[in-house]
Amino acid sequence: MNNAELIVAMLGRAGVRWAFGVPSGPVLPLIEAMRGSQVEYVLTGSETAAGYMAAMTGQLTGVPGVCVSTLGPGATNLATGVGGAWLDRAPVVAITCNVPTPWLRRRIQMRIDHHALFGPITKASFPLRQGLVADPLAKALAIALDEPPGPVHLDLPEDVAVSEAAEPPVSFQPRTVLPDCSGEVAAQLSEALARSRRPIVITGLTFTRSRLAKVLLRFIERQRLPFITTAHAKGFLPESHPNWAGVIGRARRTNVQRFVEQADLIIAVGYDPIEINYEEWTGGTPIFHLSSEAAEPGDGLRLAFNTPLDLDRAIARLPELPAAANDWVEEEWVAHRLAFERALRPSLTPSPPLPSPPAPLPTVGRGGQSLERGAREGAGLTLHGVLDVLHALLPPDGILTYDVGAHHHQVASQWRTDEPWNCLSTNGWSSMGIAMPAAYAAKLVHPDRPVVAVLGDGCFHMTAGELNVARRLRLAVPHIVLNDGWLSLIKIKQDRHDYGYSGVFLGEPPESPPHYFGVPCRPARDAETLDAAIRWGLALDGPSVIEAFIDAGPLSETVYD
Ligand SMILES: Cc1ncc(C[n+]2csc(CCOP(=O)(O)OP(=O)(O)O)c2C)c(N)n1
Ligand SMILES: [Mg+2]
Repeated sequence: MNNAELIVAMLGRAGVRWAFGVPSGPVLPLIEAMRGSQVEYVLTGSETAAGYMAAMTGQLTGVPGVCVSTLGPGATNLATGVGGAWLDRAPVVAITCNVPTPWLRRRIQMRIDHHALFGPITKASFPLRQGLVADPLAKALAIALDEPPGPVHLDLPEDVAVSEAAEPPVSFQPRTVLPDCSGEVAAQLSEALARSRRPIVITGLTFTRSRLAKVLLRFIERQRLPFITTAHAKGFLPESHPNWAGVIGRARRTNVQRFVEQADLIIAVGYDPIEINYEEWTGGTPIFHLSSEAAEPGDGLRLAFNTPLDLDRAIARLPELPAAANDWVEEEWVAHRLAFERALRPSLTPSPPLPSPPAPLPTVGRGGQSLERGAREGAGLTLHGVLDVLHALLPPDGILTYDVGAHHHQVASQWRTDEPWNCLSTNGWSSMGIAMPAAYAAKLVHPDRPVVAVLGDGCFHMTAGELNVARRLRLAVPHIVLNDGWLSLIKIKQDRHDYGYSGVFLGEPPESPPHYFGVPCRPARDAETLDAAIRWGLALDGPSVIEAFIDAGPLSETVYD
């Protein structure tokens, strides 16, 4: 057994099923070791997507996801994906395959210092050396899963990969032991609840790793508390629940913010400020921060409780707390939810007549409205309309992945789910290009469930090459591309700053082609054709692209409102 085979054997034992990446010479020993093993090497379009797929398989399975790259440019591409695992808290082992050990310090083609590259975006970065392979790998698997989970980097020189293994495979032990502060929490929270007139619960990214969602819900119901979530925590408590009051900091943020401002106590359960800083929405309201990590103190923040702890042990005690009276009125929650739903769906006002001919230049000032012509030709479809049509067609066990842009804000606020892990995106790393690899990872993990990716046209332009992965693996994922012709989120930011439009126009959306790289494509310009196209995509046994030509106008009422 050589060291590459040792690594693959240990990954297989840990439950790893895929390693994602793009090969070159130094990667070949690992790929060879994976042939016929239980770890399948999956070729991706770019190493960045490999990192995202590793992160998503890691989150969905609880087993570290694995991605593998070559040196230099392979490693720098991979770093963007690994950054996602770092800030979205996904367990990942990222392996860079390097030149032979004697060349490691030389100035040669493609070589850079991988440890310097990955150091700031991983929990640890270990070199693998002859006789020092099994131990660092076992550590890497354990560290990746430690709370909070994240990526660990390993550098594998080619001579080490092909050398006879000097160690037997080593099992890794999960190591996280966090303080049990449940008694302290129970006592202090009871007091805080007794004093509070309008306490509210918020759940966030750390809560996605709790196993006690139902227990938390019992506490919420007993105390009669409204709850809100971040984008990552969507569905971990049911969004159809009468106490649900919205998603913080996304589309129609002002509706949710006004609701939160009535609260005099924020019980933050598994809130990770990586998603949205407390400063942005809590004002001076006291925060009872229950999480595995302490929140960083900030100007004006009132952290009433901020001791890192074992979250599930703390949650386990919450339903026993004596029910405290409060001033919330359920009818007001209903009114708030109705107003929120309505505000998320502004009506389409007819486009003003556009000057002709359209300005040919992509860089225009505020007067360059003519550039919106292409996007507006599809007037009739809006993003919120697309999401309503899709929501009606996707069964409750269906998985939605969505990308980064104005559409992220709208999806996070408008999509309703009662199930965990079926509304997937990034809200820590917030990188464009996540929806496609996330969808492919979800489909690999859950081949029997429908998976749909929703992404902006800018994100599609950035990641379109990954479609070939879906085609090759026959991953039945409909991709709904939102053709508005703009980087709308940034365009809206330019509006808010009163800047001119520059660097945000993608060009007039062209007619949809019959296929992209062999993946069939259909346009949709109204609700009926969209409905038919989604049904078509969901019935196929391979991937599809549905280009929804949307009018982005209403987004300026819902995003950064
Ligand atoms: C890798 C990366 N580059 C740039 C950004 C900044 N950014 C955030 S959203 C966005 C525009 C996305 O455009 P599109 O996919 O068309 O979505 P839309 O905003 O139109 O809904 C940009 C450039 C980012 N988040 N990630
Ligand atoms: Mg766009």
